[in-house]
Amino acid sequence: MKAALAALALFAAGAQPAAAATAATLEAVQPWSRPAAAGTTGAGYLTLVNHGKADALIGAETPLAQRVEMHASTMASGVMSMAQETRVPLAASGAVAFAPGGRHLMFIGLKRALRVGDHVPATLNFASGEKLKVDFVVGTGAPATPMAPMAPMDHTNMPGM
Ligand SMILES: [Cu+2]
Repeated sequence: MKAALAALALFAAGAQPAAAATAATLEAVQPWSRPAAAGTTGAGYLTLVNHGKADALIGAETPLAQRVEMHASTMASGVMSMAQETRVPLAASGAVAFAPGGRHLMFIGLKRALRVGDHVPATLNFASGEKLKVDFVVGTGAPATPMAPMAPMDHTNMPGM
């Protein structure tokens, strides 16, 4: 059963086109992800460009994870913490960056490992009803800032803080 699911996930990932997807008014620029082990949490980064009127990202999904959350990281008194966001506003003709150390997507409960070169197909859902297909490419393209093993909402007992 597990093997069948994994095969299905691999097939789904392989079937996605690699090109950056664009909806009518929304564009995903340089979507990328990081290597992660099965069962852990992956991260998604990109810049969302809105060529139309004001909208908001209200959710996302991928067949490779149990769920996708939008998070904002903030640094306060030298401690990094994350808060879940349910709505990320996109101004008319504006852009929002999802990048390490800031806002990001979290792929929670990965159904398989993400390795360099893998693709994570995802669908982003917007308040306007628009859906944007995005293909996150797994790479090591950013400075390594190791994240704590996922207890996403509670970083108060991290060692060394
Ligand atoms: Cu997070």
